[in-house]
Order: sequence, then C-alpha cells, then structure tokens
Amino acid sequence: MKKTINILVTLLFAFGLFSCDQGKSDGDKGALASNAAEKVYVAPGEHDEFYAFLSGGFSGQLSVYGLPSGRLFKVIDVFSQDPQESYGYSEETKPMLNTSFGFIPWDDSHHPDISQTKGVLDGRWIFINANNTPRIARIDLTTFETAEILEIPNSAGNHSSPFVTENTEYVVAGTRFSVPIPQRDMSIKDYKGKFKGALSFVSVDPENGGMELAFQILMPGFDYDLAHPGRDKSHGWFFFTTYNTEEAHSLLEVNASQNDKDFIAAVNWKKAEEYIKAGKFKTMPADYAHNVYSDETHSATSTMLKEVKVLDASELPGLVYFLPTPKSPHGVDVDPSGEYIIGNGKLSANLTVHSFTKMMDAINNKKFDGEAYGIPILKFEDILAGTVNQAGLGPLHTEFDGEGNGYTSFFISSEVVKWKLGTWEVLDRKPVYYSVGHVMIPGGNSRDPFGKYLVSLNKITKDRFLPTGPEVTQSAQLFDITGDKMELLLDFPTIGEPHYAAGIPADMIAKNSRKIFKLSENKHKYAIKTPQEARVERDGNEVHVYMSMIRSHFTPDNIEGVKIGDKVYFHVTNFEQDFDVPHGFAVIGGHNPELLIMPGATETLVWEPTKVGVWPFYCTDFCSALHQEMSGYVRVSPAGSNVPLTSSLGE
Ligand code: RUQ
Ligand code: CUA
Repeated sequence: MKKTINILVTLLFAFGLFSCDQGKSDGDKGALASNAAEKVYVAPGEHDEFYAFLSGGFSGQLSVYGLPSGRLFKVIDVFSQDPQESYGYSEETKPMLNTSFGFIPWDDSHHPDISQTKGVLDGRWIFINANNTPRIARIDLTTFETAEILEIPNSAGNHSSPFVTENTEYVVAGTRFSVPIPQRDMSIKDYKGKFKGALSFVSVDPENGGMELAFQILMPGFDYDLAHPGRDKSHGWFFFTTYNTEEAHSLLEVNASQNDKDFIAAVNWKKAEEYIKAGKFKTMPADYAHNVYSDETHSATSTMLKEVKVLDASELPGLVYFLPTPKSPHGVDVDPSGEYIIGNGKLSANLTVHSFTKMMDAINNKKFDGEAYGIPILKFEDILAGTVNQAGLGPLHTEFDGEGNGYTSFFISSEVVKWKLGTWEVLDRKPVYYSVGHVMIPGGNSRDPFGKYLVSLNKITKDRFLPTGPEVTQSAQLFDITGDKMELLLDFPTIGEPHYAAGIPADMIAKNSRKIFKLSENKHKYAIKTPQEARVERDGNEVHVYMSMIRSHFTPDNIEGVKIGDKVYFHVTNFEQDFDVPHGFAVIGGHNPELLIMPGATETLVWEPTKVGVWPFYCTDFCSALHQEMSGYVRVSPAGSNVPLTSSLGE
C-alpha cells in the first residue's frame, strides 16, 4: 500500500510540475517559426480537407469540425436535448431519449467511431457511446442526424464503446463499472466474486445500419475501460482493457492500484458466434429501449426490448484470454497490420506492446499462467512484442499514421510521443497544452490511416485562450505529422470535453450529403402536401393545427377558437424544396423551444396557452427579405367560451 501511495504522490507531483512549468514559450516557437498559418488557412469559400467529429463529453453531443482550419460546422444532437433544433423537445424526437429509466435528456458521450468496410473507413455512419445511462447511437452521415439509439442492459458506465469491427459487423459496449447481474439489492461489501462485467456485441445491419444487441459476454467483476477491434490478421478478435482486477469497491485510487499488472481481455467474437449458433447461451430477462428515427415519417419510435442472449466466459473455453498488462491500462490500440496490441498503462512510463502472433502461439500451445474465474491468463513474457521505454508519463491512447509509427498521448507529462513500430524507439515528442487525453489521426484506427494531421484532445486549457471566468473552453491542437518531426499548427476551442474523435477525408462524405427531403415522400402522420389541406381540428381539449410554411408565410396565419385548457399541437410542414431554406416556428409563452424545420419535413410543437388574448407566432430563421412578415396570430379565449375553431390566410 505504502509503495502505491508513493507512486501516486510522485505522479501527482509530476503532473503539477509539468502543468505549471510549461509556460507559453516553448511550444509556440514551432508555429511561429514556420508557415503554420498557411498550412491551416482555408481561403473564404474553400472547403476543408477533412471532417473531424469531436465527442462532446459531458455535453452529450458530437461536434463537426473542418481540418485543417478548426472551423466548427455543426453540433449533432445525440444524447442531450437541444433547443436549437428542438431535439428531444419536439414530439417527433422525444422518443429518441427514452430509456428503461424513463426519459433521459442528457448523457456523457466519449468515443465516436466511423463505420468501416474491409478495414477502411466507408463514411456511412458514425457511432458514439453514452457513458452514464448506457447507450450507443448511430448517426447517419448523409443527414448528420441521429438515426438510432440502443440502450445497453446489464451495463454501467458504457465507456469501452462503441468501437467498430472491420466490416462494421459489430459495435461493442464494455461496462466500466461491474454491477450485480441481474441487478438486485445486495451489500456493496459482497462485490468481490459477485459483481459481474458484461461485454456487449451489437450487430449492425449492412444495408440500413440497424443495430441489434446480438449477445453479451459475462465477465469477472473488473472495470472494462476501453476497447479496440483486431484488424486484418487479428480480425475476429476484440481487445478490452481492464483495471481494478483487485475487485475493490471503495477508494479505488489506492485499492485498485495494488496489482502490478491488470489485463487486456482478448475476446474471440467469431468463437462467440459459434457458441450462439450452437445454442450455448442463456436467455436473460432484460429491459432496454431501442429508438429509431425515420427520415420518411420524420419521427422516432421507441420500443422496449425484454431479453438478451448471454455467454458466460468462465464456462466457455476459447472465448476469452487475459493478456497481463502493467499499471492499470487505459487505452488499448491495435496497429493497422493487426499484429500489435498496445496497452497504455496509465500509471506507467513505458508502453507495453503485445504480439498477436505470439498470443496465438501461446493459445495454440496452451501455455497458460493460471486463470482468473476460469479464464486462462497468458504469460506476459510469452506474448510481449516489445516495450517503448521511458516514453513519457501516464500514457492513455495511441493512434497510427500508416507509415509504421505510433503516436501516444501522455496525460501526466502533457505530450504526444511519436515512436516506431517494431524497433520501439522514440522518434519525436512535442508538448501539448495541457494534459492530453486522446489523440486522433483520420482513419488512425483502421487498416488505412490518412497520416497527415494529428489532433490532440486536451483536458486542460488554462492560459491558451482569453479567460471566460472560472470555466474556460477545452481545446484541441492540430499537428502536421507529415515530416520526421511533428509540427504544431493550430489551437482551437471545442464544445464540452472532447474525449475521442474521428476524422475522414471530406470528399468521402460531402458528396453524399443530403440537401432536402422530398415533400412528395413525406409520410409524417400530420404532414400536408398542399396549402389547401391546411386546417385546424378539435379532439376534446386537443387542437391539431395542420400548417404549412413557405417563403414568407404560414398557412394558416390566423387561428381562432383556442381556449384556456387546450393543448395545441402545431404540426408544421416546410414546403420548400430548395437547399438551405429551413424555417423556424415559435409561439409566445411556449414551454418548448422553437422548431427548426428542414425543407420537406414536418415537426410538431405542443403549446398549452395559459393566458387569454391574441398571441403571435413567427418564423425564427431569417429565410427571406420578408422573413419579418412571416408570422401569425392565435386567439385564446377563456375556458368554456364558444368562439368557433377557425383558421384562415389572407382574409
Ligand atoms: S477516455 S482520455 Cu473517455 Cu476515451 Cu481516455
Ligand atoms: Cu421563414 Cu423566416
């Protein structure tokens, strides 16, 4: 115990020392001395070379930037309600945030990962995890909208997620916190041996991207922190880091740092598929939501699912092996060839690299070094490919440039270190400002990285930007990695706390980007296709307004006969069929934010008037020279009044 505390103190001291000592002087010189400005300059009207998708962390969203400019294009609403587009507020999108815990309007999103075909990015979808209330979202990269959210049962702290396999066969979800499975009332003190960790494999339909919880693997009660798929020769395997193999349940900073080595769990998911086929699973009752958004109905549905197939790793031979890995590893990363599995031991100064070939040899020759809960442990020395020595302090994550180099983030020593695969020598190091978490190279976790830029996603910003009170922006830093030495080009602020990010050449996505929705194909239940269909209908105390919008008026724009106690549903269809002509809709005293409706789409805003009078509504998006004229009135009469329900335009 004493030794551990000493190490921790040393590390903390190092952290303090590094983050205070790094003045602004050093790292900026590179940028000033070179043509960095030119390299990030994207002239007015020109486009960026890459899209970068940065997770929002505690904002729950996913933001879209251009590289190399660092310009922000869009924040995609995923796990958090957003007033800008009424996501999670409109009747159509509320079901997206439904879970077995009820309506959850927020989450903590960490790891975006782009779909792949044959091990290379295909740019169809991007997946991202919700850490707090375990979920995986799929975003459609033609609309840049969240298309689907699947809740993950038997999981808690969905951190090692949602990394994709080579052909997007699966996206995964490993539980960061082990829990009683099934959940029940029991003493926390009985954690050891009783709590379990579930690793979930979610299959993805190759045609439409539809997600399904294919199976879960029941594991010992460790903490499953991060994951990456095998690729090429190691395709068919998935690697998960663990910490807290001590199975501590309190004061983890000390009690979960006792073991010199924790494990990387190597999961043979092809074997898992065989076991499923052979019926070697148990069906467990579960309770989880599956939410799907349709671009045809412009609406989401939420379905509660009740079962999950579970494979028990302790009982099924050949399913999981443990690779001993020093010092509470955080990230696990697999190089483009699939041979090297890098363990980033966060309390270590070295990087441990395992060899897939050696791992397979050891497995085939049954050279084990004991077992944990029936799962064979391989011998550290037998599977070691090499060690990157004294690379820095506190390694977290590694990416690859496709040129035979790895780039590892070091949180404690605040730097990115470039090293060579195979010789394990350190080639370059650059300080970052400050305390980097993930790094991202576009395609850096595929067979075919685009090794031009590296983005460092920093946890602490301190003095890098103008101060904005106690809360300052998080930040990203862009490096040019085409030369022998990395070159810092740009700092740019981010939204929320970016954990991981994903990048892809812009032309792979831009050409598929959707421009409008066809009005003729609109299958929304309350859509209208011609202004003649515009109307108001009463159903008890519900009033349904079938409304259209086109530059620069609403049909209808005068409504009478609404009464206090009514619930008014404005179903608004945007009749525009031109690119980039959304209209907005807002009404005074509305308890929901505005609607922002794309051409050809329908959305619904609910309004419960609380005051008698004549109240305006208006378009919130400056859509034409007569945008200010795009408005109307609703007359609200006292409860019980007999003003007939009518609507009109231009009378
Ligand atoms: S994490 S900073 Cu949430 Cu991927 Cu390592
Ligand atoms: Cu429509 Cu402004």
